[in-house]
Amino acid sequence: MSLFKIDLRTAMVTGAIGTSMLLTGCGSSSSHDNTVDMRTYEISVSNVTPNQPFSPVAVILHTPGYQAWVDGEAASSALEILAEEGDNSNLLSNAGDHSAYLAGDSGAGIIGPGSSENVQLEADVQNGVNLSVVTMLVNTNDAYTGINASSLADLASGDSVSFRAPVWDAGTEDNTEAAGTIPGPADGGEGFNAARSDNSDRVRFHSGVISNQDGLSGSVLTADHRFDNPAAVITITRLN
Ligand SMILES: [Ca+2]
Ligand SMILES: [Ca+2]
Repeated sequence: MSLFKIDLRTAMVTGAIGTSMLLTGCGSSSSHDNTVDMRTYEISVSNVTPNQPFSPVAVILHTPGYQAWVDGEAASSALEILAEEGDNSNLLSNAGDHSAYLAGDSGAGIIGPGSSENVQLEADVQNGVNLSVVTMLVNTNDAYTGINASSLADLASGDSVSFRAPVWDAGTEDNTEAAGTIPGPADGGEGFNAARSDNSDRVRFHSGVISNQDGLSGSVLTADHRFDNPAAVITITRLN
């Protein structure tokens, strides 16, 4: 993905003068008039959990038509892999192949509790612009947080908007919290397993981890691995 990002930014530099001229003149035009409307967004992802490092974030700009997940429906295989072992490459690759895709990137690495990371993306938003962000809480079986197809179309240049992201259960692995099943530092166990051991097999809000201090025998987690919502605060600033 990094090579792709460099290519995009090179294109932006060469097109910068034309972009600002077009932006000046497009205030009353429709969003489907084939007028190039390049915008740059800075997406800041802050981890506000006590002890749940985030896997490298997947950050995707897209038009309406793509969703990283659907509440109550089965997770895609790409989301299953991200939610179970923190690998965002399949999700980003699949998004990149989608007709609604505008731009995307991976975060540089793990975002620890109390830390944040900024990712910048540039895209032509003439047909609309939504943002999806996905990252795993790595000391869980298959919990993730993020936002799903949130519209940025009305965000004015220089303005920011923040989302408080809850925790989702991918519904692809039982929340046993058992030794050998959690890939994060609390366990060092298995990441992705193609089996769907959660019989519901549907995405839903996460009911929380229990931990061995709250009575789940066999859990490798302790009370500090518990979380409240939100798990992440995601702030988007439109830079131009
Ligand atoms: Ca689960
Ligand atoms: Ca699985």
